[in-house]
Amino acid sequence: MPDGFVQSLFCKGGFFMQKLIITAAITGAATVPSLTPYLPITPEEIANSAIEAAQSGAAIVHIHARRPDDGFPSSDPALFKEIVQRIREKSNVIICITTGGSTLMTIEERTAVIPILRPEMCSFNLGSINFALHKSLPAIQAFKYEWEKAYLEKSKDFIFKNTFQDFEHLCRIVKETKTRPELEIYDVGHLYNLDHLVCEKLISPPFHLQFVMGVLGGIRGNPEDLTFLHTKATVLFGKENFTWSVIGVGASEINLSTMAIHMGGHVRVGLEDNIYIKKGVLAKSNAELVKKIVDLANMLNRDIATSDDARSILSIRKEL
Ligand code: KMH
Ligand code: ZN
Repeated sequence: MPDGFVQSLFCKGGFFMQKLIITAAITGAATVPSLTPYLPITPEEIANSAIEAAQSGAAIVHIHARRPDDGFPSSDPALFKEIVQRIREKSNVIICITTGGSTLMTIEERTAVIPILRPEMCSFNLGSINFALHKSLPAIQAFKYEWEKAYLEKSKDFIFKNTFQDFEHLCRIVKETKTRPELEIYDVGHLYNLDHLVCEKLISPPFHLQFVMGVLGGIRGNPEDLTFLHTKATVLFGKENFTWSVIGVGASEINLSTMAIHMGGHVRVGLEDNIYIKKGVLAKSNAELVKKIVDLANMLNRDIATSDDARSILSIRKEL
């Protein structure tokens, strides 16, 4: 084998690669319970699934809450509190709480839990987009709960609202609570929104960007779209000023993850974003999806970050 080949395989062409941070998005709000029997619903199920994902290699768990009796997305801080307490009893994993909530919540409802629980991380959605879920409808033969059909149908006429006023609200919260924002970028304009917030001195680097690809209404999950977002972020902010991760919503999850592992980015997988472990086969758990990423990372010679590694890579403050 020629020397150069070994060099590029093991040294990644001579540049240093951070350990890979895997985030597991445990339940979300876009996946409805009828799509998969493996979706965690109650606080106990969500917490157990998060703990299992962490044991399998996830450094971060991204958390939404659902009404325990019918799985409807909830912003009730008491549910989040129970989930967080249950996770904390057994795991040191970084907890990233959603502020995206669900399509039907106001920004106040979506963010109420952050000053109460002061998590290490929270999501921060950087732009308004169409967020259509109706393409899931044909996959469902029988609905488990009454709300699900209308929830998916109505998303056709729904705008996921994240205005500049909302950004200011969230900037205040993350500043006050010192919560590390995970900046959700669904399209290229969202990078320019972030740039505007930097110019207004509302937020400052280093940033942790999450490229959310494959939502119907946002950028697609094509390889050139990922390299484009990454290049654009590098031009705008400078490569030393941000870390990044990718979410491939739906079928692109594993393919985009593989690209990110190779490119030096980080990865989010989980039943919030994708319910299949491979074509036509449902993932039985979040842990199963995380393990697939660990296997891929091993094949590509990328080490996996522990939660403490991730705390240091992402400059997360100590838990309060
Ligand atoms: N559901 C994902 C496509 C959030 O929770 O703030 C994006 C997300 C947003 O996870
Ligand atoms: Zn989410």
